Amino acid sequence: MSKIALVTGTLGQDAPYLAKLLLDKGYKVYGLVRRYSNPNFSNLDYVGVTKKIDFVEGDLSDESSLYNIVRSIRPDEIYNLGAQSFVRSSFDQPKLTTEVNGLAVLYFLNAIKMFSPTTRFYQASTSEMFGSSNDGGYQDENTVFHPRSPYGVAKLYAHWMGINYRESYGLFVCNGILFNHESPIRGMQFVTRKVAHGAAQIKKGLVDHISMGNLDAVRDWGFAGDYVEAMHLMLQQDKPDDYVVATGEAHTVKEMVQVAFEHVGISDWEKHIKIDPAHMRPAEVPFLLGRPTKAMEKLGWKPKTNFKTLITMMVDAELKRLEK
Ligand code: GDR
Repeated sequence: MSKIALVTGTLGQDAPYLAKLLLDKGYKVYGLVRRYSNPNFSNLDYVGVTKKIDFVEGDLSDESSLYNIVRSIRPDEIYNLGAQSFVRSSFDQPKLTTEVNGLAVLYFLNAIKMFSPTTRFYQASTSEMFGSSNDGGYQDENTVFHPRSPYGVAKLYAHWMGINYRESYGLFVCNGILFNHESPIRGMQFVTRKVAHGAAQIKKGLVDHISMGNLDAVRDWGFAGDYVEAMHLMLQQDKPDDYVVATGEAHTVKEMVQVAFEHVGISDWEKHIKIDPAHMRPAEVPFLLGRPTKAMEKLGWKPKTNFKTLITMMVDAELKRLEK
């Protein structure tokens, strides 16, 4: 019999890639979708899975909807990818971010405990939980957490609640501590997509600059399509555990901008960037570099897409979209 998976964050970036992987493995995939007047299926369309998913209506901030869904579907695996995922917005909407990113996980864990205790649960934890903390120049599973945004604090609550339900009730809960992961279907606000889109538009003469924030921030950027493999592997292990998923390679935002612009043949990229304080954060995370040794050794996972390939792939996708 085929396994059943429930995925949240269905219309976002990661769920389409994960859904494709699960469908290819023969899973039946349910996707949680909020009630919208006009839902946007473009990311699912891009990956080619829209018609292969069963959509279920519910909301991460509505406890009873999650209870009903878990009780009626009783999935083998739940992948909780849904979130208010833009760190900058979490400073303006801290309560909403806490409810969606933090409390929803408690609702799911209670639903599993009460109605479907064999369900395996994947929680999308994040490198934002490390915040300003790094141990000798990198972060791994042993690094102390010091989140720097309401987003990071809410995610840390969810992370520890998962560990608590694992230890208290024996639930199969895994936290994937994913570093930044990008793709051509990344949300437009995130820095890689914003730059890829901007570089393509500037190349085509449609705009002449991009407004940006802190160019000195350092990030470990990988490809979302590679990272969903790690999510799936975590839930296939004998025992639940937490894993850092990263490339182990870090670059500044400035380097990323340079790669994107050079790819469209623009070497004087500085002329096309304007710094706007509106894009700065009240508290910044200056440096994230993951050490994914545990995921590599225990899960047999490794990233396949390097930084330059990722950024140029995203720029090419933007050029193609503009040509259409
Ligand atoms: P991040 O991603 O906050 O790391 O969280 P984002 O792409 O938004 O920012 C990365 C870094 O770039 C700097 N930056 C800018 N960022 C944006 N968005 N726009 C700008 O104009 C800009 N200029 C500079 C930021 O200050 C930051 O340092 C992402 C999200 O996907 C989270 O949900 C996820 O948990 C983490 O990655 C891992």
